Amino acid sequence: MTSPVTVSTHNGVLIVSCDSPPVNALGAGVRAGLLEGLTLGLDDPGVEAIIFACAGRTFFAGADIAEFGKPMKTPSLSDLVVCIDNAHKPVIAAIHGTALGGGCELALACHYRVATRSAKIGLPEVRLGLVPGAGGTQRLPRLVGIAMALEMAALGEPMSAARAKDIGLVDAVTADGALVEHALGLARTVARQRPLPRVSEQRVVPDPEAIAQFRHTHARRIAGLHASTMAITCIEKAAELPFAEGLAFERATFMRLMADPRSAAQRHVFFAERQAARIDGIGSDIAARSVERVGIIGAGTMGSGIAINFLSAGLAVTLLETSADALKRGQEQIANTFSSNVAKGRMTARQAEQALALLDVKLDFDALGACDLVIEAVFENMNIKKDIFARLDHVAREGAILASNTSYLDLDEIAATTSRPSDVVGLHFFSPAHIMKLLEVVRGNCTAPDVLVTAMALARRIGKVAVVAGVTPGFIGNRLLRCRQNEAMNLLLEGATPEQIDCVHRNFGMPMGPFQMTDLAGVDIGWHRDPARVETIREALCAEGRWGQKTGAGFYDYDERRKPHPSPRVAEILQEFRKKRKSSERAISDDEILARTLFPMVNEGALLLLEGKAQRASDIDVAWVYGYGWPAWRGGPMFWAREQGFEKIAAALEMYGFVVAPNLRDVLETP
Ligand code: 3H9
Repeated sequence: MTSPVTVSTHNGVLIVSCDSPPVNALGAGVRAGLLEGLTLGLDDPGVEAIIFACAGRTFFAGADIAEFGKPMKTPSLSDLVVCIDNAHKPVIAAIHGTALGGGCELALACHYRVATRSAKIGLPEVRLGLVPGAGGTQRLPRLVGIAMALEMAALGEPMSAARAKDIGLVDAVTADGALVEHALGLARTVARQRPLPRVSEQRVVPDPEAIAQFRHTHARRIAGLHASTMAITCIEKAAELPFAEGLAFERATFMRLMADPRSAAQRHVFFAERQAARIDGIGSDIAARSVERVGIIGAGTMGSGIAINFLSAGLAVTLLETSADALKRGQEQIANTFSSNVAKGRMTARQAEQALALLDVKLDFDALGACDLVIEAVFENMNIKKDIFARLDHVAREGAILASNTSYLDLDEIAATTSRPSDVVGLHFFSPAHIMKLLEVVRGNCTAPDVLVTAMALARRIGKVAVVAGVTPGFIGNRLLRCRQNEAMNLLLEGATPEQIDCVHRNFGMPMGPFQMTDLAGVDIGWHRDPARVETIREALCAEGRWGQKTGAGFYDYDERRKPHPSPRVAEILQEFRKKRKSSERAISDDEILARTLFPMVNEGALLLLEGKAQRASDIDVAWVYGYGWPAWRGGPMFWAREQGFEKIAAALEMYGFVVAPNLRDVLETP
């Protein structure tokens, strides 16, 4: 087999170049090739300096994640990195694209680092439930200080080359096309300079205050994220221990986390997310349609949120409303979000200005004729949606994609009101639409392959994680949600409280429980609006104006700071219902709550697969991780269910009166 690594000599400088698509991951073959190249350069008296560079779209994007959990092949990345550090000739990293994880660690072991202006550098291992394992937590604080090292290694966010230059992580930033030339120039300048600047030999300046401050500032974000906590500890050790001992501590932590099921779950999510982008039955020969102007019908919270996504990604938006007031409110919401992003340092004032300049607001439906994609984001009512699509059919240009943001309704029925159902697709954004990562792309019976391909490509362009769903009430995410919510309600009738159920879900790792979520979304969603008709607990709450956070009361009472408190009135309502239903109140265990609310979701997931409404079990995981806050370290409902095992789940489902999906065993046990 030919090596992905090649070498070439340029006037006494050896370039060791890797070409291992797609992202130059540091798999066994690459590591062996790099070590061989390095050794060749060190042994050749004609070579004065060595450059590590990569072909293709990026510098090394990290260790090869697909190798994790399998027996490690030599040379290990840690060994390779130590050899680079110890080299007696200058070694330079020439970085373009993304130097992530092991790629960043390899660069840190080099004596010099040059990066292109568009490069990004980072240690994202915590997102895989790991800490850096090739010296990242020990070299980084030596090079850039503890505060910056914490930001990079414990939060896992990559930084731009410009920032990396500012903090001393890279020595020089070059134009994108001039990287190798610049690295060669640097190599010649430093060829004879000694001693070599080895990061490992630098002293860490202890900074316990920075560590305490970091823990305090990011307490919420890192709560429950074991890997982030461990990354902080590793950085603490960098200040306390000699380099070699710190390295050994980091390595032992890395190996321990690698064997931890939480990391296995996060690695599953990583690959599941990428797998979700593939559409069954559609080959790579199908080209996407061109989309540069997006029309959005409805400037409410959803429509405005959707608009922010496209504007931020540099697409022109025509925002349509029926009244000038509603249009003005939407426009203000968009402008306020951009201002707040600028204030929080998420974008520059110039970027916000450029994004806003792409917004066009209209009251005239005909304006949608200029759009390549139109997304309807109005009230969830079939008749209104059908009316809009019938009108759109007359106005939209030929080949334009017509999308509905419906979260429950039958997309095929909506599409049937047009003369071009093959151009219709569902684009289900989650609220708040400019923040939530999930986009359900709903494939109607007639949706054309290139429309789907376009929708998936657009999702990527606006930074969403897309999952393809078939037409079924609630698609993937909300169909599972409904199972959970129904059972949570039943548990209330049997004696559980909203506080208890929510607490069990939070302890499981969800950001909020079922009733907190209902209060946030609005208890009145889908309510018939007749206070005299009270058959369910939800209707009883709605009849009393307990519509959730927005009215200061729902399943909880809210104080002026929107802090929830157990509600005596809700307790009374529950008692009344229990009496009416003659259901005897009993103590319900936390285990029963979990089993009854989560196992039916898993069962529903299996049914979705059976009906062909979800392409694969891992898509369901992606939907729940990115749309509903299922903790990534539990891998998503279907991954988690495999760990629980079919027998346990099936027995519990039967015990609680559910019909076990006929394919559940297959779904949970087939590798
Ligand atoms: C690490 O380094 C540990 C060390 O500290 C210690 C070791 C001892 N490995 O995302 P894309 C695949 S942990 C294997 O669609 P993009 C990916 O699955 C690692 N495969 O592209 C996909 O395959 P497919 C730390 C990888 O342009 C294809 O490449 N590093 C890896 O949107 C394209 O990926 C990270 O966590 C990998 N490391 O984004 C970085 N990376 O086409 C993880 C990608 O078959 N990677 N693949 O579906 C990323 O963040 C993004 O992939 C990247 C490119 C930003 C690089």
